[in-house]
Amino acid sequence: MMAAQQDNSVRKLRTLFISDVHLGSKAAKTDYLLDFLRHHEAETIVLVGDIVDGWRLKRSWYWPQNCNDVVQKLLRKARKGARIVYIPGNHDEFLRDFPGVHFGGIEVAQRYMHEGADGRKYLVLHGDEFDVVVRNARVLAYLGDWAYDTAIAINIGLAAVRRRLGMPYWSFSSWAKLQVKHAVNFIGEFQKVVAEEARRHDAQGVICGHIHHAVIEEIGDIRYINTGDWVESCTAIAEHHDGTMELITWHQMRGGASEGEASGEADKLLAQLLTQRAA
Ligand SMILES: [Mn+2]
Repeated sequence: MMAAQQDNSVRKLRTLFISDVHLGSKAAKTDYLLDFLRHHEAETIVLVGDIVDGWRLKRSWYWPQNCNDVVQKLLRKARKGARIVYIPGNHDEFLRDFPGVHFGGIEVAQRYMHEGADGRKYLVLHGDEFDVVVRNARVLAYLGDWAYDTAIAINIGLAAVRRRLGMPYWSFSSWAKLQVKHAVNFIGEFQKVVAEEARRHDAQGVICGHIHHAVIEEIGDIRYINTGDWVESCTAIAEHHDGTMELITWHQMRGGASEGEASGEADKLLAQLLTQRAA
């Protein structure tokens, strides 16, 4: 699989942000992620949620060797001195019951305030708590702060109830995709809401995942950063030693595959995602 001309250089970064790997789902691009992790080192690695797809695993256990390899790779990086912070998302919310717990050198946190090398503060969170706000943006804007906070609390409560009943979590990204015409508006709405949350916490930026749409963007005075995913786009956010943020799209392993093959595969995955979620 590895091409002879493979580039073995390792980039040394200050911080690496990765989310939405969905280990345990067949769509997870674990080979690409392993390849990426081999080529990148960071003092701090922040896992921004949905690393493990607990929902998928509950329905049918799918845990090939590659999934173990990813976990092992991360644990090895922790042993070698990297600080690893794991912020659970909605698909790995079973970890939300363990805030502050360390396992194998990985610390679990509900949220994380990242201090950039340039002095900027970034609020780091997964982002699913804002689903309900995004869906009902106009109504909530009309009702004001109290309704907004209440809606978030209710959404978190409902998610816990649905989890106990074994019902799947409502998925923002597939929902937005199903409403293709409006998807851009919804993403814009999500970004606005999350940026507002950063402002409420006196941060100058926000780093989140959840909607599988990687981007670095200025929204007013807030820098909005989304880590994307390892189901389709294979993206991560890197912070360099001077505080510069970079969006990396990892294509290296695709060296062997033709363009057509790669895009055909993406189409298949998207179709698969949509039919699975609709079921
Ligand atoms: Mn999510």
